[in-house]
Parts: sequence; structure tokens; C-alpha cells
Amino acid sequence: MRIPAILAALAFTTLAPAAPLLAKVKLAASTPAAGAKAKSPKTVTLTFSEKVNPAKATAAIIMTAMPGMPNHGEMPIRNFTPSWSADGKTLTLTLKKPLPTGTYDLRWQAAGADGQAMSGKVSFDVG
Ligand SMILES: [Cu+2]
Repeated sequence: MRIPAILAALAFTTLAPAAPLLAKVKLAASTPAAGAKAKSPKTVTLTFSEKVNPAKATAAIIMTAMPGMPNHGEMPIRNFTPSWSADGKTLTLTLKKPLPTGTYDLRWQAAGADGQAMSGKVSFDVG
């Protein structure tokens, strides 16, 4: 069951205190948000809790399901261009074509000031 895990993740994000110095980097926000249903997004963003090292950051958009395909498997979406905000906290993935209807995992890895690579994922739907 996925919804309680998503709610727990949201609660954690909301209740987490301000990051102390050299805290592990974590995801502060994303668009689409975890559990959201988006309409044909053409950009996907990840905002981290602190400035991250762009050279050590990765992001992948994986389509995990789509209507009418029971055994879809994992399908990486590669037609995007990454760019960073001036403050180094937000990564924007600009897609050449809007995401089609389906279910997606947005997987990330990033390291902040402490150099430790952290990772996570955001699951959302498009339709
Ligand atoms: Cu697909």
C-alpha cells in the first residue's frame, strides 16, 4: 500500500526542523509533488534542502506504468535538459515533449556541503 508511505514522507518533510550545519541533504520539494496527478508536465523540478554539488547530482525520470500496458516495466525518459537555479538548490528538468499519461518515479541523488551522497525518489501520476 503506497499512500501511507507517501503521507509519512510528506509529514516528515513538513515537520523537519531547520537543517543544522552539515546536515545530510534532502529533498525539500518537487514538481510534480509526491503523489500528485499532473497534467502533461513539461518541466520537472527538484528542490533540495541546501545547495548541492551539481557535479555529484543525478536525476532520472522513469515511467513505471501506463494505461493499457499491464507489463510495462521501467522505461527511462531521456528527452530532457537539466538546469540549476542560481542558488544551487533547484534542479529543473525541461522536457522536449510533455510527459504522457502514466505513472512515474523521479529518482535523485545529490550531495550537499558534507559531501555525502543521498538519494530518494518521488512517485507521481500524469493524466
Ligand atoms: Cu511507457
